[in-house]
Amino acid sequence: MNQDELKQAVAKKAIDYILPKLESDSIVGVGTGSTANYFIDYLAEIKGHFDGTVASSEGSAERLKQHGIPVYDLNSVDSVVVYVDGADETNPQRELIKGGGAALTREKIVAAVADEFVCIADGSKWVEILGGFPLPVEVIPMARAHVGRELLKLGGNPVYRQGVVTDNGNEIIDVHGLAITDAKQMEQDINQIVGVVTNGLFAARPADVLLLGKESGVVQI
Ligand code: ABF
Repeated sequence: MNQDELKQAVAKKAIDYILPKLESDSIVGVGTGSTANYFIDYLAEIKGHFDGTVASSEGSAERLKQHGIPVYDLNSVDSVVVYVDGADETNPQRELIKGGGAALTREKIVAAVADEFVCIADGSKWVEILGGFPLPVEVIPMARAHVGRELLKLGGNPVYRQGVVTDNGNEIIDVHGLAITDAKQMEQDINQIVGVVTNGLFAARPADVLLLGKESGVVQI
Protein backbone atom coordinates (compact mmCIF):
# COMPACT_ATOMS: atom_id res chain seq x y z
CA MET A 1 0.00 0.00 0.00
CA ASN A 2 1.24 3.50 -0.72
CA GLN A 3 0.94 6.36 1.77
CA ASP A 4 -2.36 7.51 0.36
CA GLU A 5 -3.87 4.05 0.69
CA LEU A 6 -2.66 3.88 4.29
CA LYS A 7 -4.38 7.21 4.97
CA GLN A 8 -7.60 5.86 3.49
CA ALA A 9 -7.30 2.68 5.57
CA VAL A 10 -6.97 4.55 8.87
CA ALA A 11 -9.79 6.93 7.93
CA LYS A 12 -12.07 3.98 7.24
CA LYS A 13 -11.00 2.30 10.49
CA ALA A 14 -11.90 5.50 12.37
CA ILE A 15 -15.46 5.21 11.07
CA ASP A 16 -15.68 1.62 12.39
CA TYR A 17 -14.26 2.84 15.70
CA ILE A 18 -16.64 5.77 16.23
CA LEU A 19 -19.85 4.32 14.80
CA PRO A 20 -20.89 2.42 17.98
CA LYS A 21 -20.38 5.62 20.02
CA LEU A 22 -22.69 7.78 17.91
CA GLU A 23 -26.25 8.73 18.82
CA SER A 24 -28.75 10.81 16.87
CA ASP A 25 -27.78 13.98 18.78
CA SER A 26 -23.99 13.40 18.70
CA ILE A 27 -21.56 16.03 17.47
CA VAL A 28 -18.38 14.76 15.83
CA GLY A 29 -15.19 16.85 15.80
CA VAL A 30 -13.48 16.79 12.44
CA GLY A 31 -9.85 17.63 11.76
CA THR A 32 -7.84 18.97 8.87
CA GLY A 33 -5.47 17.58 6.26
CA SER A 34 -5.46 14.84 3.64
CA THR A 35 -6.09 11.99 6.11
CA ALA A 36 -8.94 13.95 7.70
CA ASN A 37 -10.32 14.59 4.21
CA TYR A 38 -10.62 10.84 3.64
CA PHE A 39 -12.35 10.61 7.01
CA ILE A 40 -14.83 13.31 5.94
CA ASP A 41 -15.62 11.41 2.75
CA TYR A 42 -16.31 8.20 4.70
CA LEU A 43 -18.26 10.13 7.34
CA ALA A 44 -20.68 11.20 4.61
CA GLU A 45 -21.66 7.54 4.22
CA ILE A 46 -22.92 7.39 7.83
CA LYS A 47 -24.38 10.89 8.10
CA GLY A 48 -27.74 9.59 9.34
CA HIS A 49 -26.06 8.28 12.50
CA PHE A 50 -25.24 11.60 14.20
CA ASP A 51 -26.49 15.18 14.39
CA GLY A 52 -23.58 17.15 12.91
CA THR A 53 -19.98 18.24 13.24
CA VAL A 54 -17.61 20.94 14.38
CA ALA A 55 -14.62 21.50 12.14
CA SER A 56 -11.04 22.52 12.90
CA SER A 57 -10.66 24.61 9.74
CA GLU A 58 -12.63 26.52 7.15
CA GLY A 59 -11.40 24.02 4.56
CA SER A 60 -12.80 21.02 6.41
CA ALA A 61 -16.06 22.87 7.12
CA GLU A 62 -16.44 23.49 3.40
CA ARG A 63 -15.81 19.83 2.54
CA LEU A 64 -18.31 18.68 5.17
CA LYS A 65 -20.97 21.05 3.84
CA GLN A 66 -20.38 19.82 0.29
CA HIS A 67 -21.31 16.36 1.57
CA GLY A 68 -24.47 17.78 3.16
CA ILE A 69 -23.13 17.23 6.69
CA PRO A 70 -24.19 19.97 9.15
CA VAL A 71 -21.33 22.05 10.61
CA TYR A 72 -21.92 23.87 13.89
CA ASP A 73 -20.11 26.71 15.61
CA LEU A 74 -18.26 25.19 18.57
CA ASN A 75 -19.87 27.75 20.89
CA SER A 76 -23.31 26.45 20.03
CA VAL A 77 -22.71 22.82 21.03
CA ASP A 78 -22.64 21.37 24.55
CA SER A 79 -20.28 18.50 23.86
CA VAL A 80 -18.26 16.74 21.20
CA VAL A 81 -18.35 12.97 21.55
CA VAL A 82 -15.20 12.31 19.56
CA TYR A 83 -12.61 14.27 17.60
CA VAL A 84 -10.86 12.57 14.66
CA ASP A 85 -7.78 14.16 13.14
CA GLY A 86 -4.42 13.43 11.55
CA ALA A 87 -0.94 14.38 12.73
CA ASP A 88 2.49 15.21 11.39
CA GLU A 89 4.29 13.07 13.98
CA THR A 90 3.31 10.78 16.82
CA ASN A 91 5.43 9.08 19.47
CA PRO A 92 4.55 5.89 21.37
CA GLN A 93 2.86 7.95 24.11
CA ARG A 94 0.46 9.34 21.46
CA GLU A 95 1.97 12.80 21.94
CA LEU A 96 1.75 14.59 18.62
CA ILE A 97 3.16 17.32 16.45
CA LYS A 98 0.36 18.91 14.45
CA GLY A 99 -0.03 22.09 12.46
CA GLY A 100 1.64 21.33 9.15
CA GLY A 101 -1.63 22.51 7.65
CA ALA A 102 -1.63 25.66 9.84
CA ALA A 103 -4.85 24.67 11.65
CA LEU A 104 -3.20 23.82 14.99
CA THR A 105 -5.03 26.30 17.22
CA ARG A 106 -8.52 25.28 16.17
CA GLU A 107 -7.40 21.64 16.26
CA LYS A 108 -6.22 22.06 19.83
CA ILE A 109 -9.47 23.76 20.82
CA VAL A 110 -11.65 21.00 19.38
CA ALA A 111 -9.39 18.34 20.94
CA ALA A 112 -9.77 20.08 24.32
CA VAL A 113 -13.56 19.99 24.10
CA ALA A 114 -13.89 16.43 22.80
CA ASP A 115 -14.60 13.52 25.15
CA GLU A 116 -12.20 11.40 23.10
CA PHE A 117 -9.47 12.26 20.59
CA VAL A 118 -8.76 9.68 17.91
CA CYS A 119 -5.64 10.31 15.86
CA ILE A 120 -5.42 8.74 12.41
CA ALA A 121 -1.98 8.50 10.84
CA ASP A 122 -0.07 6.53 8.26
CA GLY A 123 3.05 4.74 9.47
CA SER A 124 5.41 7.46 8.21
CA LYS A 125 4.27 9.66 11.11
CA TRP A 126 5.59 7.28 13.80
CA VAL A 127 8.76 8.46 15.62
CA GLU A 128 10.46 7.66 18.91
CA ILE A 129 11.34 11.32 19.58
CA LEU A 130 9.25 14.23 18.32
CA GLY A 131 10.89 17.09 16.46
CA GLY A 132 12.07 15.73 13.13
CA PHE A 133 9.03 17.47 11.69
CA PRO A 134 9.47 21.23 12.30
CA LEU A 135 7.21 22.31 15.16
CA PRO A 136 4.57 24.84 14.01
CA VAL A 137 3.89 27.80 16.31
CA GLU A 138 1.00 30.19 15.62
CA VAL A 139 1.93 33.79 16.50
CA ILE A 140 0.24 37.17 16.64
CA PRO A 141 1.84 38.95 13.64
CA MET A 142 3.35 41.89 15.58
CA ALA A 143 5.11 39.46 17.95
CA ARG A 144 6.75 37.33 15.25
CA ALA A 145 10.32 38.61 15.68
CA HIS A 146 10.12 38.53 19.47
CA VAL A 147 8.78 34.98 19.48
CA GLY A 148 11.50 33.95 17.03
CA ARG A 149 14.22 35.25 19.38
CA GLU A 150 12.69 33.41 22.33
CA LEU A 151 12.44 30.17 20.35
CA LEU A 152 16.16 30.45 19.56
CA LYS A 153 16.82 30.55 23.31
CA LEU A 154 14.92 27.25 23.64
CA GLY A 155 17.39 25.67 21.21
CA GLY A 156 15.30 25.69 18.04
CA ASN A 157 15.83 27.24 14.66
CA PRO A 158 12.70 29.30 13.90
CA VAL A 159 11.67 29.77 10.27
CA TYR A 160 8.83 32.11 9.28
CA ARG A 161 6.30 30.29 7.04
CA GLN A 162 6.10 32.83 4.24
CA GLY A 163 2.74 33.72 2.77
CA VAL A 164 0.61 31.73 5.22
CA VAL A 165 -2.17 33.37 7.22
CA THR A 166 -4.11 31.11 9.58
CA ASP A 167 -7.92 30.95 9.76
CA ASN A 168 -7.48 33.20 12.83
CA GLY A 169 -5.54 35.87 10.92
CA ASN A 170 -2.18 34.97 12.46
CA GLU A 171 1.21 33.76 11.20
CA ILE A 172 3.17 30.52 11.58
CA ILE A 173 6.77 29.98 12.67
CA ASP A 174 8.17 26.47 12.08
CA VAL A 175 10.81 25.48 14.61
CA HIS A 176 13.48 23.22 13.17
CA GLY A 177 16.13 21.20 14.96
CA LEU A 178 14.31 20.36 18.20
CA ALA A 179 14.73 16.92 19.76
CA ILE A 180 11.70 16.95 22.03
CA THR A 181 12.34 14.53 24.88
CA ASP A 182 9.86 16.18 27.27
CA ALA A 183 6.95 17.19 25.09
CA LYS A 184 4.70 18.37 27.95
CA GLN A 185 7.37 20.73 29.24
CA MET A 186 8.23 22.03 25.78
CA GLU A 187 4.55 22.63 24.99
CA GLN A 188 4.22 24.62 28.19
CA ASP A 189 7.48 26.58 27.70
CA ILE A 190 6.58 27.70 24.18
CA ASN A 191 3.04 28.66 25.17
CA GLN A 192 4.52 30.92 27.89
CA ILE A 193 6.17 33.16 25.26
CA VAL A 194 4.16 36.35 24.90
CA GLY A 195 2.69 36.56 21.42
CA VAL A 196 2.33 32.81 20.95
CA VAL A 197 -1.25 31.77 20.31
CA THR A 198 -0.42 28.09 20.60
CA ASN A 199 2.09 25.53 19.43
CA GLY A 200 1.64 22.27 17.57
CA LEU A 201 2.63 19.96 20.42
CA PHE A 202 -0.31 17.92 21.64
CA ALA A 203 1.19 16.50 24.83
CA ALA A 204 -0.85 18.02 27.67
CA ARG A 205 -3.78 16.57 25.77
CA PRO A 206 -2.39 13.72 23.67
CA ALA A 207 -4.52 11.48 21.50
CA ASP A 208 -6.53 8.93 23.49
CA VAL A 209 -6.39 6.44 20.66
CA LEU A 210 -4.01 6.21 17.72
CA LEU A 211 -5.00 4.32 14.58
CA LEU A 212 -1.71 3.78 12.79
CA GLY A 213 -1.66 2.52 9.21
CA LYS A 214 1.06 0.00 8.52
CA GLU A 215 1.73 -2.39 5.65
CA SER A 216 0.46 -5.22 7.85
CA GLY A 217 -2.80 -3.38 8.61
CA VAL A 218 -4.17 -0.73 10.95
CA VAL A 219 -2.88 -0.99 14.50
CA GLN A 220 -4.72 0.56 17.48
CA ILE A 221 -2.38 2.11 20.06
C1 ABF B 1 -3.68 18.01 10.38
O1 ABF B 1 -3.25 17.59 9.14
C2 ABF B 1 -2.53 18.63 10.97
O2 ABF B 1 -2.43 18.86 12.29
C3 ABF B 1 -1.39 17.97 10.38
O3 ABF B 1 -0.54 19.04 10.14
C4 ABF B 1 -1.88 17.42 9.11
C5 ABF B 1 -1.57 16.02 8.76
O4 ABF B 1 -1.63 16.00 7.39
P1 ABF B 1 -1.98 14.80 6.48
O5 ABF B 1 -3.16 14.09 7.04
O6 ABF B 1 -2.28 15.49 5.20
O7 ABF B 1 -0.74 13.95 6.42
O8 ABF B 1 -4.23 17.02 11.11
